[in-house]
Amino acid sequence: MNTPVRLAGFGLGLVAVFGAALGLGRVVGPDVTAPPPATHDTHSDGAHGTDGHEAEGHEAGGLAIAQDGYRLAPLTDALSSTDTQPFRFRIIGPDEATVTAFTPTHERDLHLIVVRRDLTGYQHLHPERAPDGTWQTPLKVAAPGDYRVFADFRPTGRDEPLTLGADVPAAGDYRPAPLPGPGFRDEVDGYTVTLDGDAQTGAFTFTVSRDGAPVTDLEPYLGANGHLIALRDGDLGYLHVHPEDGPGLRFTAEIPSPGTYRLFLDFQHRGTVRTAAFTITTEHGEPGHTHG
Ligand SMILES: [Cu+2]
Repeated sequence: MNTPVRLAGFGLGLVAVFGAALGLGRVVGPDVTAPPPATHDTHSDGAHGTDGHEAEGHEAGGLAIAQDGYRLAPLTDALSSTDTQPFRFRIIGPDEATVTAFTPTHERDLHLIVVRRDLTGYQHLHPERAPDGTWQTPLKVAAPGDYRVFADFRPTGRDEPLTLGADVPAAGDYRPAPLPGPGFRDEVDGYTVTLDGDAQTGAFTFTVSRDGAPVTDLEPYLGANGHLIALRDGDLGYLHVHPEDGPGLRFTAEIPSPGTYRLFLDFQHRGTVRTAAFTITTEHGEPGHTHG
């Protein structure tokens, strides 16, 4: 269970297809040994992955305040790092009316993600909606800075969820923190969370342990064994992530481009939700290329 990363021998067929289509490198992190040469130049037909996700057309969400006629309208101009204050907003629809009908995704009508521009201070909130469609949640951020708020929701009648994003500042002395380097292990409140993944397929599996023993009684959270949010460093592009069926913390993220991403895993144990975070990097280049 302690193998930090399994990079080789995992769905090599898919790796070849996705690698050829996207030019992605592998997850780069500590303890990564050179994987065997891939055979991407043997890819010769139009085969797609067998999981129904096309390799092409993965677009990050959350980069715009308006999309497909829907608009995120913050009603709160600024956040506070000293007091808990209400953060309010509405979703405006194509008819210019406030949207009041939502179809739940992951058991909620709307997920609000708040993160500072340097990818610190992550919060995953579930605001409450008033009858007039105004959403509200108490919010206090950890430190001053420029924050991105993402509303992830599905208006009733729309086939797919939508993620809109807006910038909201928290006044004060902003000291951006460098992004932690790539890693496959995070510690939170005495829990150790390890990541086993392959950025070429976007398949990520997490393992939670405590005091050296695997935690086998994680509780369902948002209709799955956990919840994963992935954001792209540089523009905070918000990735589409699908939890996989079955036991364990398994997800597939639609990686839109080579780059650096921050993964935020929410998991619940004994009634408390905690978040582990990981940095991963994918790159252009020959599969098998090694990095120091
Ligand atoms: Cu949520």
